[in-house]
Amino acid sequence: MRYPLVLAFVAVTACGGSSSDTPTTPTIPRTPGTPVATTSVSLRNNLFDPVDIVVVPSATITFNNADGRAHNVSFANQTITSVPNWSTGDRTVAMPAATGTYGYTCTIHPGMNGTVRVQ
Ligand SMILES: [Cu+2]
Repeated sequence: MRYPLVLAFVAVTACGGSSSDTPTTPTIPRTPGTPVATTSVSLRNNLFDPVDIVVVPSATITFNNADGRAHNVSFANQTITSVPNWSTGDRTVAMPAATGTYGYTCTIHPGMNGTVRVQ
């Protein structure tokens, strides 16, 4: 059964800090190289895919929950409207005009997090 292995894998990475975007010793394979230029993020297998994206200022990002179980998208930056729990389909998030790297997480699943770089 694959699920417990994934949970253990995610738990190991949950202690790496929250806001830094400069991982020192990555313990989970992340999207290689630079963030992916896209406004679409899938939620599957308790992960955001791609995990790191880059968008233009004020972009609208679409999060597609393909897992059929509840997730949320909770940004640390309170100026961004987070998405409460939902179980299937799309939700959108408007990014700020200010450039920067904005981290977010699913508060249900430790280690399920990602970043949006606005530039
Ligand atoms: Cu989740």
